[in-house]
Amino acid sequence: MTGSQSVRDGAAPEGIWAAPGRVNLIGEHTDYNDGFVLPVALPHAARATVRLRTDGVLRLVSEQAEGGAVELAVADLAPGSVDGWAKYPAAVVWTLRAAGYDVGGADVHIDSDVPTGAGLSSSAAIECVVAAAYNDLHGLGLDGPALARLAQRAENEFVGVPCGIMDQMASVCCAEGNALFLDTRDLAQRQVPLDLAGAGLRLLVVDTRVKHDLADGAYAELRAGCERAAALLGLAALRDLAPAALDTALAELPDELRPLVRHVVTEDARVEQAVALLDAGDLAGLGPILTAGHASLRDDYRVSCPETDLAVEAAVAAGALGARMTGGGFGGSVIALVDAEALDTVAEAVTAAFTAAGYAAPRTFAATPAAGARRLP
Ligand code: GAF
Repeated sequence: MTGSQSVRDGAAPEGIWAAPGRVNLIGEHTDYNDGFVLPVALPHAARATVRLRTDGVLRLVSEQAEGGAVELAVADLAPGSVDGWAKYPAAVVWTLRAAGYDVGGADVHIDSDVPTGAGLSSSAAIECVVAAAYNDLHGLGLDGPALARLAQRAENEFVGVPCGIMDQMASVCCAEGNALFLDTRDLAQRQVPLDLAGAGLRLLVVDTRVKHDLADGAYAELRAGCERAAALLGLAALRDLAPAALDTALAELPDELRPLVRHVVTEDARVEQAVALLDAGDLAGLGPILTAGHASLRDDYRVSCPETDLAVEAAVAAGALGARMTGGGFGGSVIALVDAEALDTVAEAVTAAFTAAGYAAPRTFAATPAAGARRLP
């Protein structure tokens, strides 16, 4: 009996895995500077039904994509060889093999409700769900951080986006009811309870529907600017610049790098402040930190856009305790921390502001902190 026959006969093991998208509470563009982040997994997830094959074929189907199945020869996978949504699962299989794991093809059926192009990590969710499935089906024994590193390498080397590790760590390691306080230098992590309902709060997500795409070069330029600044300052990474030394360091840098450095250093400090507030049970105290983080991304890092700025302004004007863009920027989503009873009012105010400005209506929903990647029963 050939491998493909055994697959058709249903002899190969099969299972279903899920890996979520995320919002980041605070700590934006800090992960590739070895800094801190505080993401929360969304209830929205990529689900993958996976069955291994022994004929070297990776057969990919997405419920969300038109055009039917994509069939790839695993041995021929190479960076740049796959386009569209299929590059994310293919990237993981290529990376596993590049890392020396003896893995082959599979039937992979993906069904995801993570909004795409919304800065909510829909691609990391697909990468992580496939990595989790291969890890289990092949008995690779990779732990959460190792899986996240693998998925990040897939994104960096196969997809070609020089992202940090936040999205993959969030998708793999977040725990229900918690935010993930992560030190991206050594991947030290701590679950920080985020009982929004207990505090009478909600986390409103506003997807501006302005397409967010990190592959267009702007993200890579920002990352390169940070690395150049760290090198000029003689630091391994900007994370090593203490807030007390910021002004002196800025004076040593060329004008164009100063705002980048100011954002990264103040943003790391905001993550630490946010975690201290959550530890003290002061969830509402997070509000002003979110809004300050947005101002820094808008004015210093310059990754905001008119739609995300308007969503933040409208949310705060309508009574949100604080709001900010979340994720890489250049469009995407905004989060707003709101009193539970103000959720609808704030969402409606943002939608009305978009209508008045002539923008397409945003998609809004309340996020509850969900679990990371897992095999479903
Ligand atoms: C994107 C990247 F993928 C992350 O690694 C991170 O840098 C983020 O932008 C900005 O904080 O989501």
